Amino acid sequence: MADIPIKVLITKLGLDTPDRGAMVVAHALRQAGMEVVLLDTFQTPEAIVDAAAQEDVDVIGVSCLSGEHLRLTPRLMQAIADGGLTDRLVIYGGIFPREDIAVLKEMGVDNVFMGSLSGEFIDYIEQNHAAKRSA
Ligand code: B12
Repeated sequence: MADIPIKVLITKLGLDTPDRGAMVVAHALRQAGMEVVLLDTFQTPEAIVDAAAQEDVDVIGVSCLSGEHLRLTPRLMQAIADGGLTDRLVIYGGIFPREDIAVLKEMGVDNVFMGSLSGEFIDYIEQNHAAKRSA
């Protein structure tokens, strides 16, 4: 039987327009053999969780460039908990102050990848998605 690919949801959160990074990341993940669900811009936390549940993704990846990440992330993490998806890896990327990385992790984000084209996030997903789902 063929291996089932890792499934990743890539999304923007709230009124966050710049979406090129999300597209680049989605392309890189597909090139690495993962299945990617790429949502349109302007998603609410609840819509993101609905899509993640319906698509049964292993990873929720959020691309943040609007500066609204600290305000909206608690709502997203609450929606993830309410939707019973706390066993999914949550990763963030985008452009925001480096000191926000620790704050996001305290809010429950598993890892944050900023401004580079390296495949660091691909390795991280490959190495961590299964452990989180079976935790
Ligand atoms: C193009 C651009 C726009 C375009 C976007 C067009 C589009 N459809 O994408 C437009 C004109 C719409 C725009 C609007 C705005 N922009 Co603008 N924009 C840029 C600009 C010049 C380039 C962004 C870009 O496309 N980069 C190329 C992509 C490939 O890179 P990236 O997004 O960083 O993604 C990479 C990584 O961050 C990471 N990554 C990104 N997402 C994810 C997700 C995951 C899961 C992972 C693992 C990794 C990851 O991997 C990607 C590949 O390496 C940047 C400045 C800059 N040089 O970065 C400013 C910038 C992003 N914009 C900025 C701002 C302030 C705005 C506005 C708020 C301006 C305004 N006042 O209206 C609005 C946004 C309004 C809103 N509500 O969102 C600021 C953001 C500051 C911040 N967040 O702290 C920046 C950084 C400019 C600046 N130096 O001040 N913008």
